[in-house]
This record gives sequence, structure tokens and C-alpha cells, in this order.
Amino acid sequence: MDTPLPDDPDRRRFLGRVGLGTLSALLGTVVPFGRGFPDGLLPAAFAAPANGLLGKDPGLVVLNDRPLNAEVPAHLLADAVTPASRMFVRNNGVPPAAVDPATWTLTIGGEAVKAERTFTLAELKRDFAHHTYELVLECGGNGRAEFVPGAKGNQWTTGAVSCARWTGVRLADVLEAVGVTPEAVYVGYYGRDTHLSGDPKKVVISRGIPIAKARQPETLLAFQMNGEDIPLAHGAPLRLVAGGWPASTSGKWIDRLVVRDRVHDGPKMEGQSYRMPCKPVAPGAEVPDAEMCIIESMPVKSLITLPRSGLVHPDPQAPLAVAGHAWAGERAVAALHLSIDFGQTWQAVPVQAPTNRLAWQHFAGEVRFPTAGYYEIWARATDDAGVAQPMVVPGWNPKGYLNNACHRVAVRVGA
Ligand SMILES: Nc1nc2c(c(=O)[nH]1)N[C@H]1C(S)=C(S)[C@@H](COP(=O)(O)O)O[C@H]1N2
Ligand SMILES: [Mo]
Repeated sequence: MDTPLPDDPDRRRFLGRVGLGTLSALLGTVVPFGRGFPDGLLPAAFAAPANGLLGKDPGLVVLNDRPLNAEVPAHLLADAVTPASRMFVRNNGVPPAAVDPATWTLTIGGEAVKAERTFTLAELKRDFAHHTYELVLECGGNGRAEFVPGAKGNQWTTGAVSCARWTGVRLADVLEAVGVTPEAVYVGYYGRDTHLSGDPKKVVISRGIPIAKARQPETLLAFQMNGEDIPLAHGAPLRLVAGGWPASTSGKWIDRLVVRDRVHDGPKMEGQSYRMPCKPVAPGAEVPDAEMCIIESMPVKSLITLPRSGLVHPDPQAPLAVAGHAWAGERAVAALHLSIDFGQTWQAVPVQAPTNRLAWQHFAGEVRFPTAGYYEIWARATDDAGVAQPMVVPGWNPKGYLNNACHRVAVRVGA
């Protein structure tokens, strides 16, 4: 699928040296004539179909190239386990241009450790048991594009979600080895990306998770994704992975963790970032920071990956196969329903058990259409606490988080 980049002046203004640095980092190779690259020009590798050079499917849609952010059309997310080539990219700053696993270290400090300690990556791999889990990472802003009034930020539609197979050591085991005091409340991360301003002292993003989430068996310090070294774009050589929570809690390129005696207060933990109004507000309302609460587990959601929206289904008599994934943050998905009549009636389709807790679950079924014409297939997942996806965009909020409305695909039945 070709999704050409819109060629507007705003987009072109973003480019220049930082664009090239990112390009070089993502390509994993040098740009020999880089100094001659005209300032303000878009590296052609960011445009479909050439972004295959970046190890990405040409169908990924680049939303911003400084920092690089790209999402994945629903039909390209059909794999049971998301391959690197079909994984969305969300950067808040400039990724490190190169990482050296041989010299990489992770320092664990903060108020609530008995003594600060530094591990080499080799020590982490050698001294702690390895575990592998399939974990859903969904950006808190996935679905933002649908809020009215709109919210600033990347206009994600449905494609800022992945479920890869992560391998690493348990954060809990490493914290145990370091020695954590009873005052521990939160674990914050620091990564080695750099601020868009170019100021080396400015931290791009430093979020984290409560100590209970840090101690869950599935919370990993990961060094592999899908059985290979983590790709640079996704946090090589070491990444915190906290499945089921906003993916912003899964720090990339991490070299420092802090065990805090209070809620971590790094950049993008406070103010309005990754927070929802503690109580529902009217669309467009201004919400004081004190009334914004940190997002924890993500809500129940599903994605139809088959058929691709826009399909022409020539034979009205023939059933149409429908498949996709559903996930529910810390919860499991208990049921999945499809509708072809704009939500008037629903049919249940089977949902597989997850490979492990916090993995997405696959559904597959078929629908039959009574006559030729235009239809929409809607999918609605229900979690194991009985909470279902809303059919329309839920709870407006200032930053456009947590849109878990039913996914819809368009189908024309009949030639
Ligand atoms: N160091 C660092 N970690 C980060 C980010 C970042 O900008 N820098 N972005 C976060 C956000 S907002 C998301 S949604 C996920 C995206 O992960 P991905 O690019 O591997 O899909 O990484 C998170 N971890
Ligand atoms: Mo995100």
C-alpha cells in the first residue's frame, strides 16, 4: 500500500540535520554525503515505499519525522506476533545514533535503594534468569485523531499498538539483587535519546511505573525482541517493557533506573502528560493539573486486521472471514462481538486465550450479508470484568488519550 507523505511546508520545515541523524541511526549505516544534504529537504527514505530501507514495511504511515513517529494500518497488524517491520515508532526526542552493547551499563539508584549499583549488559544477561513474554505496547494517544475538539500531538488513528515477543530479565529479580527499601513507591527510567532542542542537559522523557507493577513477573528489562537483538528504533540494547500500560512507561535505550520514595517526577510524568481528568469533563474543558490523574492500565480494545477496510466482497451469498486481535491492559478479554448493522445486533466470535498474561488475544469468525450494498463491520471486545468498548469516542480529555472506541471497517458487498 502506498501512503505518500503530504508535502506541506510545515513538514519540510522539520527537516535538516536532525532528520539526517535519525535517518542514519535507523538505517544503521552512514550517509557519506550527508554534509551536502540540503537543509530542509525530506530524506526520501522516510517516504513510502522507500521506508523499507529503514527495516519497515512500506505501508507504515509517517506522522512526523522530527521526531520520527509512524503508525501501522490495521491490515498490516495481522501477524500474531508483531514483527519489527510492522511495529509503530514513537519517539519524543532524537534516538541515539549508535549503541554499543559491549559497553552498555544500567545503573540503579534513587532514594529507595540500599546502595546504587551498576550492571553491565553482559552481567544482566549472565546473572539473572531469562524470561520471554508477548506483551502489548499501545501508545496512550492511540486513537487521538478522533477526538473533537482535537488534541495536539501525533494524530494516531488505530496503528500505535504492537504485541512483540520480548526476552529479558525480570525487573523484580534485578531490584531484589540491588536491595530496595520499604520506602519504594515508583521506578523511573532514563534513556539515552537526546532532546529535540539539542541541549544535552535536557531529558527527553523519564516516566516509570509503581513498584507493584515493577515487581510483576512480566515486567522485563528486555534485550531481545522476537528472538533477535532489539532494533535500534525500539530501544536497543536495553528496554524496560511494562505490558498493558501506556507504552510511554516502556523506556527505550535505558541506562539508568531510579527507585523513588515518591511518585516519579521526571519529564512527562507531571502536568497533563499521560494523564486523564480524574473525573469526566466536558469536551474542550480546561482541566487544572491538580485534577489530572496518571494513566495506568490501558482499557479494553480490539482491532480488525482482516478484511482490510475498503474491501469489495463480490458475492453477497458468500461468508466473509473476519479476524483480528483484542487486548485489555492488565485484564484479559472475555468476549468479542461483531456487528454489520451499525451496532443494532451483535454476534459473538471465538477469542483465543492469550499466550501469556498481557499478550493480545486473537479472534476469528465470519459474517454473512443479507443483500448487496455498503456495510461496516464493527468489533467490540469485553474484558473479564464485564467492561466493553464504547461504540463512539469515549471520555474527551485535553491530550486525547485512551480512545478505545470500536474499530470499524468498510465493505462493499456485490460487484
Ligand atoms: N527513551 C525513550 N523511551 C520511550 C520513548 C521515548 O521517546 N524515549 N517513547 C515512549 C512512547 S510515548 C511510546 S508510545 C513507546 C513507543 O515504542 P516503540 O517506538 O518501540 O513502538 O516508547 C516509549 N519509550
Ligand atoms: Mo506514547
